[in-house]
Amino acid sequence: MNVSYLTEKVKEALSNDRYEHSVRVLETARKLAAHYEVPAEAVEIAAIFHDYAKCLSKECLKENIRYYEIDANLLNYHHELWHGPVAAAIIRDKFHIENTDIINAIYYHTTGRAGMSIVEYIVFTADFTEPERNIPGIDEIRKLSFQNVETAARKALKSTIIHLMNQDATVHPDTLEAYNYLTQKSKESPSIDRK
Ligand code: DGI
Ligand code: FE
Ligand code: FE
Repeated sequence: MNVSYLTEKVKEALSNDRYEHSVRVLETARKLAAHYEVPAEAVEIAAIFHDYAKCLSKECLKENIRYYEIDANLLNYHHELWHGPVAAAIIRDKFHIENTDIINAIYYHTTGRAGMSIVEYIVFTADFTEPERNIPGIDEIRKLSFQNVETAARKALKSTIIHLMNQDATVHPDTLEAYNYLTQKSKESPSIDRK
């Protein structure tokens, strides 16, 4: 699958701001893939496509969740969590992409999940660290992303969980499981910084 073809399709589906964000995520993910010597294609496809469903209405996302028989429990959580799974279903159905790393990186780009692959970590982290993101502690996570992408992802998850809890919002189990998995791993492996 040609990344520039997909980029055109993403441009047609998104607002200008959201398209520009997707291109920055693509560029950030490319740098991380080169740094970690991960083949670029899967990372590039997942990165440019990750927010493909972001501009669909809540109602349309809900219809897609039903149509593609995506886990209905998602509907019990914030609608911000729906666009990744819907984009993953669309890339498989309409663009005939079956690569598990690509599908999972898109599906879980918002929540994360326990035991992500390197492609998933790169897309998840690039979405969080792209240059226009401005969240407290982002510079440290940006720097960490080129030292240990799992540690960077763990800090991103921690920051999101704290932010959601401070707002008395619910936290999806996949987010908590991703955080627990990486925290457990960091305790087992002294090479991972847990600060
Ligand atoms: O689509 P983007 O804006 O690029 O980023 P995203 O897909 O990571 O969306 C993140 C938003 O989802 C963020 O504003 C927090 C919100 N959110 C709501 N509930 C949860 C959640 N994020 C996570 N990780 N877990 C939740 O349970
Ligand atoms: Fe998103
Ligand atoms: Fe995004």
